Amino acid sequence: MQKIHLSLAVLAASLFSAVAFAGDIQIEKATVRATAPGQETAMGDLHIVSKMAAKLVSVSSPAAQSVELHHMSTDNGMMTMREVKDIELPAGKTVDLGESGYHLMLMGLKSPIQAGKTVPFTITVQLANKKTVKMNVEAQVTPLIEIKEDMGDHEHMHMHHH
Ligand SMILES: [Cu+2]
Repeated sequence: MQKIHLSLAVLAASLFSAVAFAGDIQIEKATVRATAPGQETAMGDLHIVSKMAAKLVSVSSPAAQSVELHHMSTDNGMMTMREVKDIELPAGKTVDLGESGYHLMLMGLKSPIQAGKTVPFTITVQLANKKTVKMNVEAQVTPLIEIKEDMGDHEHMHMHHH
């Protein structure tokens, strides 16, 4: 059964690009922000829902050396971010990473992320019953121009926290 679910996830990803299903987990609205040449990190976002309580435990992409899970918060007007081990997925509740203060952080980009392209991700979720589910999703790249200022801040914050 597991194998069938995985190939369905790949098929769904290629047909609808930003939507993937694996059993009772659904991922949609996966996005990555475009980057400027020379930029080594990029931010990603997605919506994910699991029927069973679960945790998003890891993400990888051939576009980056690693993908970290980050949480951003504001302390006394200062934006800070830190890497988290996992992200809780309450049963049946759609978790919008961005809205919850999380994002995916692509580290060590192999080449710039270009608007209009897609970036493949492998998302690993651990269910409450300890079963692990891997899913593939194609994230849509959103243009750099809209978020240029944010990117600058983000880079700045990274310099602080590394
Ligand atoms: Cu980050």
